[in-house]
Amino acid sequence: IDFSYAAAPESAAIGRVRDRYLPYIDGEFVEGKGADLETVNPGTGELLSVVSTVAEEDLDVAVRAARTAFDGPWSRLTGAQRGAYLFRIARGIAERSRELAVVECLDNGKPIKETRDFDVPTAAQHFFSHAGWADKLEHLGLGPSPRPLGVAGQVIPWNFPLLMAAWKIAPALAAGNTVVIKPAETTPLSILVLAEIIADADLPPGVVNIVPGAGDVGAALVDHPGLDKVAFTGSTAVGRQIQRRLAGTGRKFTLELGGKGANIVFADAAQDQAVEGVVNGIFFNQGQVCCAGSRLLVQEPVAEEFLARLKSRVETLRVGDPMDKNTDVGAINSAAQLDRITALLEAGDAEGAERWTSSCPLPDRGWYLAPTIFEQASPSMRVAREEIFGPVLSVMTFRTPEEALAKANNTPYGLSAGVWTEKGSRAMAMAAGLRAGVVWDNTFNRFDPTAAFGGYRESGFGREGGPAGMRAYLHDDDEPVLARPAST
Ligand code: TXE
Repeated sequence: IDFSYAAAPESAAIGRVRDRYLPYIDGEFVEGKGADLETVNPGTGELLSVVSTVAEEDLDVAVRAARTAFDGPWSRLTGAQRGAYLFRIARGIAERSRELAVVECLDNGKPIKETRDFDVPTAAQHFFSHAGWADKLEHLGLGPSPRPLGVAGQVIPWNFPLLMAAWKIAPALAAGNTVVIKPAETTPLSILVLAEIIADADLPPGVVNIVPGAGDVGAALVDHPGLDKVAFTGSTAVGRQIQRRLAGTGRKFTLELGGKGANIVFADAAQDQAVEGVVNGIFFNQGQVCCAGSRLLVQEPVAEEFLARLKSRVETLRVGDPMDKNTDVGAINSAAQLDRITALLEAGDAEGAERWTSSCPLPDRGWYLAPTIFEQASPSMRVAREEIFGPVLSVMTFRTPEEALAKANNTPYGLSAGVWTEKGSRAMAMAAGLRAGVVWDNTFNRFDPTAAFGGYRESGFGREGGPAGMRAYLHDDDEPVLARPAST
């Protein structure tokens, strides 16, 4: 099946953002009892739409609906029947991919090129791939018929709104769970279009409930006693709070938090290819990527030449209107995020890092930042240690593979890393020594629904994608043992 944008029907509704969006609870679009939320187009700073949000009483209704669906119709289906629903959702995303690409671009600020060629088709592929798991759970090594956990409460961030929804919803449903999911407050629209696709796929009411709201709604959802599982993607600070709050509840949870990935370029690497990988690693999605390659470690003999090539490549990146098909770097998602990035840029200056900024012109409205490189970052600087979550690269050099490993691992995070070398044995040795959940070899930001994604240490725990991601939504014990009278 071709999920690419080019394959979407020409006649499909081209993104028209509606004036108002509603929560999706128990199979209906309903007014929430929370205050309305305004969502803004980061590309212009203008109001985009208004979303009705939920209050705690709506959460009760949503969790109850998810429980009723879990105990009732959803649990009576065979795996193959559940898989058929997921296939339908994948097809629905493909059919509405033009509309979704536009909505995501306007609500998030990422370039249309990316929503069109990455976010939307990858979300469809995720449902497609997980549809295939639904009738093959016995191959996960959890016993002959693994059991779903029940009702999953899921909280997602704003950097990949539709894709994070797919990462959370697809494995949960394939494993036989039902979900209540909260989008981020700045990017609720694409998941509410997904709600329409789910409704059109005729899923039984209550299997998927979408509850827009801010952090307080996320906290109330995570605390809800009706949940069997919590899955969170977001900041390390909130992840820590959630971990504390769930301690002792006996509830399963997975956390996918921040990162400070190292992109390690050896002297023997194909230099032009490595430049492209480093650019993709930090400027894709304006660097608002948990697994971004935000630290460049380059081997000393080639460092000067590599940096020169890198800078001239970065000069060619077009920053601007996310809806322009030629835009490479779009808008930062919110004013608050731009402020956080700017504060860290100032910290870099204060600590004596040498700041280089691309000379591209920026639009005079909306939230933009020119691609930035800190050329002489030392490992103790905040720009080398903290997640900036913006188009900002910190550069360090190394002499030996051992030094590269020590510098790359010198972080409390452990989500991603990239290794650029023509020598296979060196790539394997580095992968073994890097304390990161994902290591890319001569590539970066490659995502596949069949591969596990997740972190070590302060990047969280648990995996999403592939068999490991499926196991996170199933009981990990074997079948219950039936007590029988001993045979005589
Ligand atoms: O994250 P939050 P923010 C990092 C990145 C960024 C920083 C702050 O460094 O600069 O975090 O971003 C919901 N209980 N990442 O403030 O607050 C919130 O409504 C339950 C990395 O936007 O963690 C949203 O839906 N939920 C990250 C989601 O959590 C709560 C992606 C994420 O928001 C909550 C995002 C609470 N107490 C930010 N408070 C990644 N790993 O990719 C907020 N939320």
